[in-house]
Amino acid sequence: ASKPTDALEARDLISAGNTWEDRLLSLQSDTQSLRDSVIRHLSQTLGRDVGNTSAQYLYKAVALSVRDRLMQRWLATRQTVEVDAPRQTCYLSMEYLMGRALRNAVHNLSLGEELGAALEELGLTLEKIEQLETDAGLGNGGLGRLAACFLDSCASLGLPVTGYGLRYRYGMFRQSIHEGHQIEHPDNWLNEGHIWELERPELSCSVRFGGRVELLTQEDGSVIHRWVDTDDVRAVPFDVPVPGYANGVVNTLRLWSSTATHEFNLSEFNAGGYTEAVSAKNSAENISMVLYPNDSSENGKALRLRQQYFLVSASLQDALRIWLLKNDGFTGFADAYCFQLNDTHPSLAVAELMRLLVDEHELSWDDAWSITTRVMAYTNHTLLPEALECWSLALIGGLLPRPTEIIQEINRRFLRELEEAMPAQLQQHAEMSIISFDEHPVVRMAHLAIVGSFSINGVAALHSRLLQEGLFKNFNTLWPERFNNKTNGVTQRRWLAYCNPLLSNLLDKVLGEQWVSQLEQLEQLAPMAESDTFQSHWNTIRRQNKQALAQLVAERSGVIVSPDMLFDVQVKRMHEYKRQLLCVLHAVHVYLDLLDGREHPPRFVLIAGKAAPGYYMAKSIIKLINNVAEVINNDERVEGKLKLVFLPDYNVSAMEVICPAADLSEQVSTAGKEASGTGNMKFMMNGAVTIGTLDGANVEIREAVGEANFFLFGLTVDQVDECRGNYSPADIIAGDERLSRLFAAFDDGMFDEGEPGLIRNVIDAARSAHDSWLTVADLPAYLDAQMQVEAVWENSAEWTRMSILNTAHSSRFSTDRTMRDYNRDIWRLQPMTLPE
Ligand code: B1N
Repeated sequence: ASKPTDALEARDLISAGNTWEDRLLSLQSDTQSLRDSVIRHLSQTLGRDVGNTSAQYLYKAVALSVRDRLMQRWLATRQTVEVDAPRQTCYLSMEYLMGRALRNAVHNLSLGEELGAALEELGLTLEKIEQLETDAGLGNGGLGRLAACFLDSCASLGLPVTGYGLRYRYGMFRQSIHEGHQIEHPDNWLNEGHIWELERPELSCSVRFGGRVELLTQEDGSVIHRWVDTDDVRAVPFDVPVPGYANGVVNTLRLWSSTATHEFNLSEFNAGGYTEAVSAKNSAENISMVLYPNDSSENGKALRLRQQYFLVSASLQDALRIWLLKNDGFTGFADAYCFQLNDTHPSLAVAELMRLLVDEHELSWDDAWSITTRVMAYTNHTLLPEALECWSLALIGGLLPRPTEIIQEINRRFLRELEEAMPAQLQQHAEMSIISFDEHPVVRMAHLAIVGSFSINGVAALHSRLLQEGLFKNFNTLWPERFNNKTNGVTQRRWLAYCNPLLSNLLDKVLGEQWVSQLEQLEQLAPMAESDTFQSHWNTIRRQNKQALAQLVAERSGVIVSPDMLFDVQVKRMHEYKRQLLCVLHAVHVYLDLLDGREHPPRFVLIAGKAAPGYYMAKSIIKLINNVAEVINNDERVEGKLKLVFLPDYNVSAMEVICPAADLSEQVSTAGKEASGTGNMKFMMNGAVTIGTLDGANVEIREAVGEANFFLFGLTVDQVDECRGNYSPADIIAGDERLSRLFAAFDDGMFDEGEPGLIRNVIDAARSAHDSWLTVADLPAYLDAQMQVEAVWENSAEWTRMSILNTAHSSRFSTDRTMRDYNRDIWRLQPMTLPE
């Protein structure tokens, strides 16, 4: 009997005895086949002709040729993960800041030389072609980029880890500057199509929203809860390959896109509700439409909650589907899976896994809870109160009635457990409850994540300690074994090998090529730090990198800077706690000094970063920086001595040019506010010296490089706490001539162009006794530290030594180390070995 066409499998069409497997040998990667492949894709896949097509098609033809060479390995890896791996991790994250993929794939496949030669024969260069790729900017900042670095390291270590996220139609907004103000533009990143994704409609699933819960009494008297009358949304996965470094592994990043479950709701259509039916489709498609551009601040919008549930439900359904391909029930599931929650954004996973197991797979509550609490692990990324997610119980209850019931049941049982474990400590019970005891209760997402997870970690040693001693103190008393630290890292593939090819070549020569996968080998640079010849190689490279950044700055801002200047860089999201203001105030201080006839070594201050569109103060700081830059850069009296630039549209690709060229890395947050920081690590790895506070991973960076090679200043966490209450910035300003002069310049209106009120507002906030970020408290020490910077800078050999030592001691900030730590303590996965 013949099958219906939609049930036909490929095998049904192939005559017996034909061995396709033999023909699926991996594609040749020599120069000639790569060249032929580019031409074939251009003419046959894309239907274009070299003589008459846009450059974008050339990029696509090259990218397709590289992608072809990933496909076999990708398939083999998926099979290993789904069928052979005894255990795997699903990384759940609302953000992945991947940047460009082409050169990353080329390097990880070791195709660089052959592809370079192939392109040369075609009169092209990889450098030019790769510029045509738009960044995949599906994240805000550090948290999203961390997820991307994790994926690279997991693939490179052969760990069976699948990333799950959302395929936002619009990623992080693009930023332009108009009259000093930030303007946001939609990031239409899929406009020209995305070569790297593969749509997998056959793996789609359905996610429910709304409706109500019906109670049904069974014959045996038990009651089951049925979630009915829901508005369902279809989740379609798009897979993106994540190539490991020279190891044959290609892991998967699976991004969900939302569409309507039915093209049209027919009953409405027949009743004449055509437009209503179509708009229902639109509201479903809205879910994955846009990335919320808030870094470290909550926003509480219902659509964001829908996004979170959509990610969590689709990803868990997918994991259960894969499990059930080779298993009958859920015995053993908890030994085979781990779900790592990237902050609380996916913490509904705790409730959703319970719902799927209890309601859909008919497990008992206790069995389901035992599984859930053995597979969930939660990473916290912030202590900022404004970033701790709390959803109103009313909102979540209306949107997700059944998961909300489950949260309430989890909390009821948790409070009962507390009565046993911490009797009569009612205050603590109220503080720890997942649902607050307020008139308008909220669901504390961090508490849901903690109660449901076997592991809870912070992202730097200091941050993890503060979590345990402060924010999560009660939980740490109850469950100390759950808490641990996992210091962040960055992948040295993108953040050294690819973004700094000149330095990378030097390292290949002096260390051999293995340093890329064994970063500890960088330590061998330490003894070379004193050598004149090595120093001179080092400086030649750094000068070229600075030249490249100078060119980017000239293109984007029109300001000309010399590579002989001290490149002083602060790039990161705009936020008051990160204190970009300190950096500008120092620039103004130097400017006033120069006008007063004092000497300073020539310095180029570069600041870049996006502000959340609704964050008024952060946007005002951008305007202030641009106003100050305008005055300094147009004053002939300081020509060649000082430049200040706000570089628009900071993103992953910009950082790839910036971090190899920085001399001084600004990491100046108020102590206790920056959970870790990861830009600090990229700069260090590329030989920048840090000026910073004892905050986040700075503490560990200073420990690694040695205190003599780090410019430390500012209050410690304890001093910050003490300082509040009797803080008098006015007295500090009055007692320091430098500060008095600085603020007087602002009061004189020196930088007021355009928006005097707005500039005054920023300055007044900084000198208010209520300034939470204690900018003025740290300013004198910061100016002192900058003087030390200048003193060392003027001794070039001394500076170069410090620079080399920073790279030499940066290996512990590799995400390879971070992933080994996660794997040892939390995931316990066996590395896969695949043919290279
Ligand atoms: O996560 C990074 C850390 O290195 C940074 O110090 C930390 O600030 C950053 C809500 C966040 N924490 N919280 C967020 C992002 C988006 C959002 O909607 C919060 N980002 C961080 C990596 O650990």
